[in-house]
Amino acid sequence: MSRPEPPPVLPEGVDPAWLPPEVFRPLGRRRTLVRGHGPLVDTAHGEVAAACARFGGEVVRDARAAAPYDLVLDVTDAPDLGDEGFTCVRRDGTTTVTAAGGRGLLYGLFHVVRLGEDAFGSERPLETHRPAVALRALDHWDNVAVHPVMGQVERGYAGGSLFWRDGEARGETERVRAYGRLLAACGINAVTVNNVNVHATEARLLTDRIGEVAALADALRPYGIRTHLSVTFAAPVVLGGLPTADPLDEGVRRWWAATAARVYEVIGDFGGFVVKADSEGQPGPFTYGRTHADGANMLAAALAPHGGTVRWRAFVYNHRQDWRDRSTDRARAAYDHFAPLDGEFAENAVLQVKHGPVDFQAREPVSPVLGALPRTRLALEVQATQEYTGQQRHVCWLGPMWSEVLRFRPDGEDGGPGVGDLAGGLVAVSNVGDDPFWTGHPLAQANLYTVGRLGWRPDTDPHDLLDEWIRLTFPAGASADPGRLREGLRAVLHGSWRTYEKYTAPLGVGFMVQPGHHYGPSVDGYEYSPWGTYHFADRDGIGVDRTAATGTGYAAQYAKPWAELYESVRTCPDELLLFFHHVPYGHVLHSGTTVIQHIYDTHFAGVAEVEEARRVWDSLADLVAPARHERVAERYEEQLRCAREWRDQINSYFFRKSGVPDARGRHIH
Ligand code: GCV
Repeated sequence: MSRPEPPPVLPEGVDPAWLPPEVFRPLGRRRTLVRGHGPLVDTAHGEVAAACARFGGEVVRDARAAAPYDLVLDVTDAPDLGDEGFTCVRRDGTTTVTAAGGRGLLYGLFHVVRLGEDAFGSERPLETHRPAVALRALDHWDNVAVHPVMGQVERGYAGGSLFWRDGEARGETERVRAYGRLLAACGINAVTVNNVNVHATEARLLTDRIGEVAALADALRPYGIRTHLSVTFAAPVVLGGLPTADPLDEGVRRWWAATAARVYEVIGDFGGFVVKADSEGQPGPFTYGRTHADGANMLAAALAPHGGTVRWRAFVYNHRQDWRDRSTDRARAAYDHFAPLDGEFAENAVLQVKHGPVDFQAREPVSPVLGALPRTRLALEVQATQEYTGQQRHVCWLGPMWSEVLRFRPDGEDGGPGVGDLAGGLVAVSNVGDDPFWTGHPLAQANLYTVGRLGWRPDTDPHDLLDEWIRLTFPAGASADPGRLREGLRAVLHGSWRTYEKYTAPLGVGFMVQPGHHYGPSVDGYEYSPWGTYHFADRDGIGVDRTAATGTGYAAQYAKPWAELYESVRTCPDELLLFFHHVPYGHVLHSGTTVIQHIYDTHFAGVAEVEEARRVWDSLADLVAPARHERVAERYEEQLRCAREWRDQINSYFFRKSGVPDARGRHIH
């Protein structure tokens, strides 16, 4: 029986983010016909019905008559649209969204919501929308039990987990449904519900606690979200009681096959496994002298009969390096491990690659792994949770960074496809928790929204997506001066990533953060540590020589045009100079200034930009709801304090090392 599935009721005090009721007004004032069957069509129907109940329109299901409707949402036989695509056209007073199935219809409905009144104005030519990237996932690094060091959510800056608390499932179905709804509205279609570091309690989600995962899958399914699970490679030993987890052992393979089959008995549309293996202490195939293709393929074989996928992370490196050892370069590790395995991975195995070669720094080159495995399915992993970009206490909108990565062409600027075409998956580490604003910092919602929408169109100008987020989150009708509000929001968000970059670690050198929690400056915090993240500053210069000629050889992992560009200090882009080269402080950048003067200038400028952003935010007090305004204002105080600390520590450190005074005579401590 077809009937509307009512949208979730948002728990008291929880922010509606980019789906405040007002954005449904244009839809809710009209006559709509919904045609088609299935649970996701019921969801779309429920959305329209709720909007009509609020704003006075009417919705009809499956009527035959074609007119007079303002909107027709129609599931029809349109195989070329795929499962998620849709068309939208406005002709003769009717807007028609056509899809081949419920998922596409739901995405089409949210497209109409984004268009607002424009969906119902003058005629609109037929537009076809299909997501460029098939898998658009959020990985939650949520622990079920509170971890003694990492807490409930590893690298989480938005409170506790939406899914788990103190070792138990929270069971807050409406909130999880509301989350799924927000994700569907920005185009995300998969969620991993637990941390890639799989501790003992979390491991059991795969077996005796799978029912708790099934409950989450039930809550997310009505919005087209498939549920994924991080699993430990050692599961056959720690859960199955087998003596080995060797991927080529028949008993181990049988155990995984049976375990996967049981998962599918309870979650028929289960997405698949995510695996962090042989990385930062997690178990993996190296223990058994096997390759990562052996490991991934064993899990792929277990999932294949059920249509599941294994996402295997390429984040494999030696985290117990001796800092004296100049021959080991962490940046090289993923390529060295995985490039030789190209062509060996199963059809349903996806290699999940961090966007840069090290670890989500504010500036890194694009990982060479993304261009090195043409016969392997790839997913790009970015970090929406702001571990290294201000931990959701700083405004740092990452759309431009992710867009640069997605547009990067591994074969060279003039040839070959971009990362956005090569990667079949875009995975963001989630920045969401149980905070009433979902993301801790209310403006960090823009990151979540942007990453979902980039998965649909990786070549979109991210600023257009930001405008979309602003229009939805702050609907014009709800503000006394929408123009001033929009300009203010743009002003504080547009350049915020570059501002962050300016007051933190310079010229791509990265990792000058405090060890452990990674917040705030500590120039030498990781300099003599085993983690492989060094800057090698001395009295004469700074940076890591990663050239093929005299350094670690990392630059040669790229295709020729990039390898040549990065290899030469003359052509290497300024913003990556210290990632690829060790240079004297007096080295003159393409910008015409010296490295040391650039450090001073950007650190002063970065703080000035935060001061200005805080001033702009203050000026919006009359246009933003008080709770939201206050939360952001508080965080600006902290951002400014922290930015000043960065400026003063970095500038003092390099002044003391180099002895070179600031050419503009500003005060350095
Ligand atoms: C989940 C970084 C983070 C870790 C994280 C790891 C990863 O090292 O600091 O918290 O672990 O990346 O991506 O696996």
